[in-house]
Order: sequence, then structure tokens, then C-alpha cells
Amino acid sequence: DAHPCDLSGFGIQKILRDCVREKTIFVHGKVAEKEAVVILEKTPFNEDTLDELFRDSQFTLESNNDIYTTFQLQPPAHLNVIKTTLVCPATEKHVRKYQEQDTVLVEETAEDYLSITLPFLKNQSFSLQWVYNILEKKAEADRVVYEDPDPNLGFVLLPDFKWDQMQLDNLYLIAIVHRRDVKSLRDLTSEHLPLLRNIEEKGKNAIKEHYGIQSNKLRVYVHYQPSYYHFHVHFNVLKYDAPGTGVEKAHLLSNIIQNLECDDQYYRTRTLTFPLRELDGLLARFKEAGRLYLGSVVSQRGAVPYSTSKM
Ligand code: M7G
Repeated sequence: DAHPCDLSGFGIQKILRDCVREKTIFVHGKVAEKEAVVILEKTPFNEDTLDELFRDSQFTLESNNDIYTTFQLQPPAHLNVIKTTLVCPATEKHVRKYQEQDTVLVEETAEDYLSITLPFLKNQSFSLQWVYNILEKKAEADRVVYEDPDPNLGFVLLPDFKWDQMQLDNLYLIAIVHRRDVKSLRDLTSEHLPLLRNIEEKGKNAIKEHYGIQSNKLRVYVHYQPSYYHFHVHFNVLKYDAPGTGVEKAHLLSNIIQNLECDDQYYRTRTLTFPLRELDGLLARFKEAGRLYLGSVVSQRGAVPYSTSKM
């Protein structure tokens, strides 16, 4: 059925999260009787339109004290845009994803992955329909920046929907692999090294060609846990602190490649630590399984204590 794109009738039910610093607000409500989440975000300044901003805005004096003056500025409409994302119909899981909540760290052994995480994500994770739409050119086809069509090594590179593409200061793209058998970091072995090297090299080259940004100004990484279990790589400009770039969640692609070069079973065998939000269903499963560590965890990781005499 037709997608409800008209937001004028959006009925607000609840503010899920209000990030003052990021100037973003997440709202739960209804569009045409359907559950919806709307994300509103004030966008960064664009250096190319600053001249116009000064020239064409209305200034209202607020206060003046000695050499200090504050104004309110009313920019022309086209420079005063709020980036808006609608998820509709939104599942309960979407509502929870955007809800303000505490986060805890979870340590997942290889065994935990198989017994807790994998069964959970097989039937509880977000739909991958949007990913398949991109790979099959059924959506966002005009936004694709680069594609390597190879079924094994190939990927599609396009703007992440968190990026408004108005300025390069917050450049954010994702590379989505064509193959459909890699769910996440956990699945990677040395078999995937050619794929990973291909994404790193061709992704960076494409961004250099398309946007003029050198590869040493890019943060190229993978989330664990991701929200969507179809392997993809995040590319964003180093100077932009994108959400989800913390050490607890982001794994640099170059480190992943080197870890697999040293140990082809690295990600299949290690204990991986990641944050989970309090309302995440996966966290409940870890709790049920008695796998939440609140104290010493070293023994659980099977770490071998090192001896100083050997150093
Ligand atoms: P993730 O690490 O699985 O989850 O990354 P995260 O949302 O917790 O970071 C998925 C990435 O895909 C995120 O950066 C999303 O912003 C992006 N993304 C999600 N959706 C539903 C879309 C979409 O429909 N189009 C595009 N272009 N990007 C999306």
C-alpha cells in the first residue's frame, strides 16, 4: 500500500529522546493510523552558503553589552532545513531503538554467540528489506556513488540515511556487500579478506574521486552488534563524531583485516564486548542465560595471565 509520506497530520504520542547537543529529537506518534517514529535533526552549517546567510537573513537584536551583542537570525527558508526521517510503520523494536535508555556492556564469548545471540537475531532482528532494495536497485538507486557488482567481492556504496548530503563536514556513506551470507563481524574469517580489502580500497578511492576527500581523513569501521545483520561498512569523515563511533561499538576495518591476517578464526573465537541498551531484547536473553557480568570477568574470557619475567 501507499507509503504515508505526509507528515502534516503526524500525531505526537511520546518524545523518545531529545538530544540537546546533537540538536536531534526522536518522536513516537502516528501517521494515518500507523505507528511511526520521526527523527528531526538540525543540520550543520554549509560554508558555501554562509555569505548568503548573512546577506539574506533577518536579524533581530537580542542584547548588547559593551563589545558583546547577541541576535536572533531568521534565515531564508532554503537555508533553514530540518532533516527529517520517518519510520512507518514502525515496529515496537524501532520505538525501543530510539528510546532514551541506559546502556550496559556485554561480554559475548564465542559460545554465547552461538547459544544466545545467533538464535535471537535469527528471528528477532530488524528486517533487511531496505538492504535488499538497495542491492536490487529497487530503492535509492539514484544515490549510489559506486558499485562493484562482483557477487563475491562486490558492494554498493551510497550515502547513509543519516547524512543529508548538504555539506561534506558530516559525510557518511555505507558500503553494503552483495553477498548475503555474512551477518556481522562474528562471521568473518580469512576467507573474507579479499572482500574486506576490496571494500577498503575501492570505497576509499570512490570517495576520493567523488568528494575529493583523502583516505586518511576517513573513519572506516564496522559495528558490533549492528542493527542490521547483513554485512556493511561505515565510512565517515574523521572530524565528524558520528553516533556509534565509540571504542565499545566501532571496529576499524584496517584492524579487522590485520586481526584476520594473524588469526583466521579471530572473530569466531574471541570474546567480543559491546554495548546493549537496557530495553534491547538481546540483553534480556543474556540476563536469562545468567551471562551478565557485574564483577570480575577475566576468568570468563579464558585469558592467560602473562608473566612479567617473559617480557
Ligand atoms: P548498523 O551498524 O547496522 O546500525 O548500521 P546502527 O543504525 O545501529 O548504526 C546501519 C546503517 O545503515 C546506519 O548507519 C543507518 O543510518 C543506515 N541505514 C539504515 N536504514 C534503514 C537505511 C536506509 O534505508 N537507507 C540508507 N541509505 N541507510 C540506512
